[in-house]
Amino acid sequence: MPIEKAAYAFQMNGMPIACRHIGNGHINSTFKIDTDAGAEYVLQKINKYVFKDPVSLMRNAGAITDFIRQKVNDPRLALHFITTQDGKFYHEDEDGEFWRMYDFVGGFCLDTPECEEDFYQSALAFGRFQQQLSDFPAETLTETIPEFHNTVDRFRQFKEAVKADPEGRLDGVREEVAFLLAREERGTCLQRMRENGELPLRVTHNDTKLNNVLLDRKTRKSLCVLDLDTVMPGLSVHDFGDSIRFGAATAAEDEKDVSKMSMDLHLFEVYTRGFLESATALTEQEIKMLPMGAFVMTLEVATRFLKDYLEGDHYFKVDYPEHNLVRARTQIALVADMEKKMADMERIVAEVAAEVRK
Ligand code: GN1
Ligand code: MG
Repeated sequence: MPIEKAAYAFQMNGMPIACRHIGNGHINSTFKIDTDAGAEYVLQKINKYVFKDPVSLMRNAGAITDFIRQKVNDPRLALHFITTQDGKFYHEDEDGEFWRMYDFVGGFCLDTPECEEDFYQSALAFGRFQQQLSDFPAETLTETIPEFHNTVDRFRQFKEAVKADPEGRLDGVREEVAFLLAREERGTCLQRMRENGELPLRVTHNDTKLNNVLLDRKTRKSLCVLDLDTVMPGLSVHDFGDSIRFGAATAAEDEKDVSKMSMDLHLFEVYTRGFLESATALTEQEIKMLPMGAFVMTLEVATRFLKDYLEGDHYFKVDYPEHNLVRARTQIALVADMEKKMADMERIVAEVAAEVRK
């Protein structure tokens, strides 16, 4: 079996006795491996369609985790990758698939916060992550997905998919397409601010969903962040925004009843507090643009889901044919709700910043 075979490539303590699928990621496949010596590991197959250069990706992830490990006193606060029998951070199998392994430290991840403290903990974790990497040599990182949050480029790709309509699905989604295209100007404003130097480039995580945070099983405090595949130079407001998009939403990303989808302003405030407490280096301009970060990230992922639907679902894992369309629709509903709440979000950010930065 390829999964167990891949596991044997790594220097585990003991022999694998159990293997099960875990996690809800849309991109990589994740398994938990138990050994007869009582050791527990996470084994992941890296999606080669999405990540064209898995070797550089693992070099990034290894360097980042080594860097963070030197700054923390508890080993569980940084991921620890297990090396292969020949000393590498990754294993390439006979089929050309890439695998990696790290210690399973007994934490857990959530798709929705069970209480507001969970969400606050995730804000602390992502803010801390950015802070810990503030003196990391960004130029040594490979851009694992070039132009990942370049919304100008995302809109260009979206329009190409609309034009090509390779699966003949456009007729069923014209309303959604029109909604997104009508917001291109606003949706690309942060990218322009990055280009003209109004927002600084930082080492950011770029995929800051709640389920990418590991929480301690006993204390429920955040331990570290997972999914380091997209750590690259980027914008702090995007990291903030993607967390809001996913974690302050009142419905799941693939909820079929879009009337259930809105943004919870209280959770927005909770996250803002945690993020500003731990990401202390943010500039005034970055703080001011945090609400826009939430709007832009939600709009961006809506274009990505709809593009993938139009192109026949090659990027995001889907469970049924309309899955990406359902996801795009929830994100559109969320964008519409955020538009109504923009002034409230701005007020909350200003109030929390004034308190935290006193
Ligand atoms: C993907 O891998 P996962 O499920 O944490 C995607 C993110 C999207 C997200 C939408 C590398 O994240 O960019 O925002 O799905 N990751 C990549 O849920 O494309
Ligand atoms: Mg993930």
